[in-house]
Amino acid sequence: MSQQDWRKSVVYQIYPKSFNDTTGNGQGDINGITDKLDYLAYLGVDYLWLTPVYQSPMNDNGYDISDYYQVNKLFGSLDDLRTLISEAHRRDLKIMMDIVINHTSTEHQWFKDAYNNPESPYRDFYIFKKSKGKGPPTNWQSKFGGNAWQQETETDDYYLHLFDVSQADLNWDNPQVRKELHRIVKYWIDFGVDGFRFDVINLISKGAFKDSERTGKEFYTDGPHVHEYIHELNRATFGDTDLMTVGEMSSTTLDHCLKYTQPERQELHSVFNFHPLKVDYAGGDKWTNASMDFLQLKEILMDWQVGIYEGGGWNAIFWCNHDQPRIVSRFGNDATEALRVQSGKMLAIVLHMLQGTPYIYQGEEIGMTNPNFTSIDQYQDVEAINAYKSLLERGVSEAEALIILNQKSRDNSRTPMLWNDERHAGFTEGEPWMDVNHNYRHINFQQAMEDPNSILQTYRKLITLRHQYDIVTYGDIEPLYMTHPELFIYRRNYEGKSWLVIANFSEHSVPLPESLNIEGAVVIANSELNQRTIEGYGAMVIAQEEKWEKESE
Ligand code: TEU
Repeated sequence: MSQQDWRKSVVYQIYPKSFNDTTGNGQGDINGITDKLDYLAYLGVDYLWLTPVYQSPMNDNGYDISDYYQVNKLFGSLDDLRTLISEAHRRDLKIMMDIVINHTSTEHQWFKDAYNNPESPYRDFYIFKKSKGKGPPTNWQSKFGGNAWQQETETDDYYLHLFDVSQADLNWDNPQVRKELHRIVKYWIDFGVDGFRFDVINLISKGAFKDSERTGKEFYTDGPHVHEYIHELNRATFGDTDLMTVGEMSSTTLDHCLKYTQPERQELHSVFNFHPLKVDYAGGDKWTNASMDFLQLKEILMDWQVGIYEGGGWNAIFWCNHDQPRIVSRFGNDATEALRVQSGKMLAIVLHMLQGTPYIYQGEEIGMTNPNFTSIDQYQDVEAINAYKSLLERGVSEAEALIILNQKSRDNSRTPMLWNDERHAGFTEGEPWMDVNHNYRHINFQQAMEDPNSILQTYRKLITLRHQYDIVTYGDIEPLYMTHPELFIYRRNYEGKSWLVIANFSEHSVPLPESLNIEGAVVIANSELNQRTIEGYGAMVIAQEEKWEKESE
């Protein structure tokens, strides 16, 4: 893999706290990842992205960093991380670190020095502003609920926190801050990591501090100096190395994402955007219980696929991460075991045949489901707990609020990885920090490995196909039958050949459009075609020798 073009790689995301516990304290750790490297090599992925393992009070599970140069004791030590990296490299697996530099924890030494101390040399590392009359400087909303400004105890000033009150935004307009952040990135390059995922990196450049008619995000999303700062980061750190980078882009636009990823601009390699994962937000509000809008999903995915491809940028493609519910419960169907397996494979095929770098989030490859918690006490996430409170304040009943959390909460994906059918699914010998999914006896890695028809085997095959056939990486993308209400159909074309992808997002059999030419060899499928009908949640990829004329819709 070491010589391979980074564009051909597949990334596996690990949420260390929920991956594998070797100490019995109920939380996963770095040695737990090292212990499972053979499994990850068996799966066939190329990079492992670790969500933050730095020193942190863990108010936002590590996205609140108090020391960028230390490993959180809960996860182990710097030596454990060194061992993980060298053991990974022995298996041709690469390690990608999560860099959270839009904000630090308020426990970070810089912030502790700056807080309540207008004379501190670190005051200008953060965004402190005077109050406006009596209230906060602006009416911006924190992404975790409430106003985004917190008043100091000893002065009238407020500091900005776009996320939790314990996550203070850094002032990127201060060159000293940028220099310190470059130093951090360089430290980890020297440490031996192979890539970075930059957390909410498009929020670093704040524009005017004005009141907003919405949440305030128009003032800091893809802000005025964002491209300049990312280009500078690229030049000062990873730019001339072979590290792979991906930026997490919150509420971004296609135009900005082209700029972030066009190689000649020297910013980032690839970007995540979340627009396709908002198609089940009723009226744009995440905290609603709504079904997904399938036509909108196709439209958004394809706009980005075609737009990024034609503009010479690069997408990161994903259904799941540690902030998203489980995809098989979300866009698939977990009502029965057969439907779960069938829809899990279908979703895998649709995503992995798209253009861009695919990401697999731990447990997705075995079709883990949302846990369907029955009590608010089972929730751990600061965002979920705040949302629950505000739903009740709005007059929503406890039962309804729980249904909404069960559908939307980030905790859906943070339950412990299911390894086997033993106690706590083999995740820990102790008491897990978060409840294990109730269905672990039949959904677990051991089962999936032994069953040749498991979702896991489909993921393995898809990864192999990507490594083997250039069309998956370099082919263009051609959306087809975009108005079909149940089928997702598209084609990849490369060097005169085509791969046709057909997927049925509904539970029942659907006839194929009459004009669709399906001649060719099946590359991968989870079902057979019967009389030109594709069964419920069926999916298939057909290799065609020549690019067929575009079908009429
Ligand atoms: O997430 C950024 C982000 O905006 C989200 O996906 C967020 O979880 C969502 O808006 C909440 O509804 C990143 C991390 O992935 C997330 O885990 C962190 O909490 C957040 O940044 C702050 O660092």
